[in-house]
Amino acid sequence: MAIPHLAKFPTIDVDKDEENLISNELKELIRCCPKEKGWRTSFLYKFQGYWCQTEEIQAIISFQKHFRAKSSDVIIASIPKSGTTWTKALTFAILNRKKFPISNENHPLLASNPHDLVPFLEYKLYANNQNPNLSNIPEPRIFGTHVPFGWLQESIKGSDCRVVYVCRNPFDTFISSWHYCSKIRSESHPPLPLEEAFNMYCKGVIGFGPFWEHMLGYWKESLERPNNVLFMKYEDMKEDPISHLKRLANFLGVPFSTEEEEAGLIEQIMKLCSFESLKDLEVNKSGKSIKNFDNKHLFRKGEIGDWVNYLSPSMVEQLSRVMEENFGDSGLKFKVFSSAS
Ligand code: PAP
Repeated sequence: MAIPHLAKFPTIDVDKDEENLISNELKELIRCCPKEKGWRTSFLYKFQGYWCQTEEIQAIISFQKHFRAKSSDVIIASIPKSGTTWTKALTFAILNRKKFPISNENHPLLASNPHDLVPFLEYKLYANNQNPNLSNIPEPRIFGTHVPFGWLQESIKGSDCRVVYVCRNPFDTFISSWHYCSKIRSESHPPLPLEEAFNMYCKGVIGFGPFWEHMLGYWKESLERPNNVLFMKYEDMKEDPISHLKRLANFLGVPFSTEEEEAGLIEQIMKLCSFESLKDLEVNKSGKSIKNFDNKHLFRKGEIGDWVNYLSPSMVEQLSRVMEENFGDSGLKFKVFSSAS
């Protein structure tokens, strides 16, 4: 299904050589930033404390300058490969369930990838347009972002709008990121060996990393402003989807009614947005959404604990140590094995 108000926004094209694409102003800005080899592009730059690609920085600057939140806005935030696609689908389905009944065979989620229905601020809306006109997007507007909490524009942080952060255990997030980057890298970038990627990850060098800073930023805010920032964990959603769908709907201000619950609506939403259903849709087998990358790469295994198939005992020890040192007594803890495994 074409979503008219979003169709006009192009996405970033990352297949071109990023160094040649950027403006002189940005070149000057990143000149002094620490620089490391990227996972799927030539470089990552440490910009305002986080590792990013140049094209992202350009879009983020535009977003920070021009975006004006409405109090009804919903922002789905995450560090990449944490369950963003799934959370976007669930949020879209829950918020729009009156307009788009879940059982309808023309439901937008059956014809569009969740990233097309819930566009990324930095990869889509502000990607090639410094100040896009977002006024005709129907309310509540739902946007996605991978930027850290501190980078959210003041009009989001200081307003009543709601931020849903989805977080996944760093072991699985690492493996998912490594697979994804291996698949979407351009021909000119050789594959990054797992061990090398792992060492970069443990040093915090990954898009929008260090991962611990990203997670802790939203974690702390969710504790301070629970009505505005909801912290969801991928593992909890997998293991007890019904409770977490209810939690999400309550947070969004559209709780399920008794009639809806009795009619099995929560189960219907769960099914519509499940890994198995989304992965099998034609749009997700052959379409392209974010940055013109194949949608099929967004659906790999969708499991908890796949990392056990890749990480050696010493790697497990190393990452556990990084997590212990950085999460400390923040209260943020992760489940790293599926109860089924
Ligand atoms: P993004 O940051 O590029 O948007 P994101 O959706 O956050 O990616 O993460 C992709 C992961 O979520 C993949 O995990 P895996 O590599 O371990 O398999 C993907 O399979 C998983 N995923 C996608 N859709 C769903 C879903 N509906 N339910 C559960 N997991 C999902």
